[in-house]
Amino acid sequence: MINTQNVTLAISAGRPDQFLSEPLPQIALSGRSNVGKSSLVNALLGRKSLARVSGTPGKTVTVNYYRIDGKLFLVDLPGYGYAKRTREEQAAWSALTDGYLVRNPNIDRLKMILQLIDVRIGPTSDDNTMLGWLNSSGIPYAVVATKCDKCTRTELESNVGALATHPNIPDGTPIIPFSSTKRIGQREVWGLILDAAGIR
Ligand SMILES: Nc1nc2c(ncn2[C@@H]2O[C@H](COP(=O)(O)OP(=O)(O)OP(=O)(O)O)[C@@H](O)[C@H]2O)c(=O)[nH]1
Ligand SMILES: [Mg+2]
Repeated sequence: MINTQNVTLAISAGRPDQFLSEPLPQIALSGRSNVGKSSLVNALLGRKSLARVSGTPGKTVTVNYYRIDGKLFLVDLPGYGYAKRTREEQAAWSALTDGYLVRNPNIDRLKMILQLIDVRIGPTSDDNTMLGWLNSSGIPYAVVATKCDKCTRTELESNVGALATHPNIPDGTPIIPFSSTKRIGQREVWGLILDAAGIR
């Protein structure tokens, strides 16, 4: 059992040396800026504004660790694909992303990545780069198809079908239609998180 109401933003790390080393399983959220990562954190935890949601994407460049009931961390990674970053913001983004995914001494605590993809748009070229990296990393991952409230039922079926047969998404990869606003897919995403973290 896990009490999902017992949650704190443990750290908003702006530098890799601030990453947490507590021995808890971590589940990370990856996706382009504006895909709905922070909204998913809020929706999963039933909170309106624990994670900052923004209409203007890509401005905050931090790795946010949410500690849930002392049992696991949800880790919100900085979004990619935001063109209007300054050189400094871009450098901070690279240092953090590389620090978390590549040079992370605690990478064994990362149990799964939730790769968010906007279901209306499908994988962008940055998403395809990320999917390629995920496929070669050996880290278990699932695709969360976000903003599915913006599709008709027919569009949703066809777009989820396209994800399921996408050449960069291996057969058997879980694909979960999700909406933060309509609360669709929460139970399924929680199921994946708790299984990956070995909690139940
Ligand atoms: N209709 C709809 N809008 C959503 C949904 N999820 C997020 N949004 C909207 O999409 C925009 C971006 O959402 P965020 O959660 O801030 O996206 P993010 O991935 O955290 O973006 P960065 O922090 O820039 O990487 C906001 O205007 C949200 O209200 C959803 O499920 N449905
Ligand atoms: Mg965000």
